[in-house]
Amino acid sequence: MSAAAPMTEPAIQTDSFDAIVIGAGMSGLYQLIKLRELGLRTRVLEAGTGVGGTWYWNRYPGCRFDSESYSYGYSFDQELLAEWDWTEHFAPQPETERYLNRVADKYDLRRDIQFSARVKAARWDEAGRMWTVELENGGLHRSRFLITAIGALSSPTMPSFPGMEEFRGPSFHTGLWPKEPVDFAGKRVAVIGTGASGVQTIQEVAKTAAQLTVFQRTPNWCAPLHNGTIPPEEMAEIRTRYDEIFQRCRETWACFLHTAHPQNTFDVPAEERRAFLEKLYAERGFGIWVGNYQDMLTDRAANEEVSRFIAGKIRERVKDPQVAERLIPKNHGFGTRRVPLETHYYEVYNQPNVTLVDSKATPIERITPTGIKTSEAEYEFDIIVYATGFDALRGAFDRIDFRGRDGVALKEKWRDGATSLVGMLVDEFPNMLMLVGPHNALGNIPRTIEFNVEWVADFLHYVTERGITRFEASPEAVGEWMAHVMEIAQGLLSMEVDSWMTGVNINVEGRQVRRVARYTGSAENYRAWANGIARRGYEGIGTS
Ligand code: NA7
Repeated sequence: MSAAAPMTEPAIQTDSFDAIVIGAGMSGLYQLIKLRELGLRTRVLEAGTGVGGTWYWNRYPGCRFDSESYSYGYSFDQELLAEWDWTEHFAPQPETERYLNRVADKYDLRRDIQFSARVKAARWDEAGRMWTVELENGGLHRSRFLITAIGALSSPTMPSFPGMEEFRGPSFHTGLWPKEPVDFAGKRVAVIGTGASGVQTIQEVAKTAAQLTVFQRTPNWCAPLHNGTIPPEEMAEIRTRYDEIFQRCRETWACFLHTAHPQNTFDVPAEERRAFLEKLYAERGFGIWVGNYQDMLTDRAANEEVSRFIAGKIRERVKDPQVAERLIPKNHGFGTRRVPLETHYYEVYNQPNVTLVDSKATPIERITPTGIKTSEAEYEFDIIVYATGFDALRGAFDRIDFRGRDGVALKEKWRDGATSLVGMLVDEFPNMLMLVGPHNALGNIPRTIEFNVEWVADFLHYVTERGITRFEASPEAVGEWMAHVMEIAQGLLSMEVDSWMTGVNINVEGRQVRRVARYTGSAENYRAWANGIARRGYEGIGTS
């Protein structure tokens, strides 16, 4: 394993702030801007050596947006919108990292960000009404308010195969990719995992590797991304439509440019349905997933029809019928897990240098000093890539020892599943706010980030204006929200499937049971609930 960011800060510091924000990704950066506007003395603590969060850590080859670039960037700054050119409809990671650095430069954010500062623990001090935040290097900070901006998919998980430490070549997790480029040319490469990260990695590595062996445990339903460059004239035209684009994102179910078709599948004649699916398959982005017939993710027969359509496309695109069958999911329907978007992914398996191993039928038994041993064969590799995913939503919280009122540990409190009020507050954790925490409306994430950040800023404005020094969500308000979160997930086919979206991760203890991990209602509903709390004078949040 190679870790991208060494802990370099040696000094022990104790300093007091109005607010501490953990994380300098998209949510942490915007939160810092908003807290400065409120005049709050803020410190951002960031584990990496640069800004960007997801777009700092995920440097693996081929990493890019699956949301249209112009729907993903910040919407709050007209000047930035006017200046920034996206070069591709789905920008690659280096461009997004540059973009977030531009934001940090423009607002001179780095002077309030402490880099190489991984938070180890955060403890609520009832007497002082302050949080004490401890860094892994021993540094201590105190603050009135604590805001977590630690990401939803930011805690990478590794499998626990015997022998992993013995492998003599380099090995990397996609979410902890080194800054130095990795050269695959002429190398024998293994990729373990075929989620969104694995698919993006595989289609890129296949271009140069001498041999690429993909270890796939569960195939995912993938669909074409249809990326393309954005010439300057097109960017100029897009720029004139920003108001319309962000308005559209406010109105759609999950803040994407795409949203469900307002008809049920079988209300439409078969020929028309086929033409509609063909159209979606030929279109850019997530349309085929989130812009399909409105019952596609709740009606089994409707879902089966789309699954059959996509299976047909896989069979058309992959020459070897046995390989094609291996790539077609059999245990879940289309869209019930996150749909990886791809560019010639299926065609990769027609290349003579690429092999697909079914690691469910022939499991990986161990990593050897020279490669991988499965129940069937032994393979030699120069490089192993672990595209094995993240401990979604809760993992980033578990890595920090959060202690709330009376020393209660968040990890314990959430042992049988996370609880929250609109994904932003937890009872027993006073003065703590979470950006994009559990039960948030994920979707096109920056849109939710902006909503969360502004909600938090408005709340802290309300709090500080009134001289309030302590707030805490009530268990009743949390209970009411959680009941709504559970209820709205009823009947979703995705709830019958293991994935990070249902909180299952085979590599993490205690993540074997399916749970509602995110808010599955519409973003509009989510915002209405959170705005309702605010409108009613922050009802359900006790203040003193
Ligand atoms: P995902 O979607 O969780 O995918 C992880 C992949 O790794 C998936 O194919 C797993 O197979 C596989 N995996 C994990 N552990 C193992 C072990 N022990 N053995 C074999 N295979 C394994 O993570 P991604 O990083 O691709 O994407 C996460 C999200 O980040 C993505 O949805 C985007 O929104 C951004 P499994 O399916 O569990 O059988």
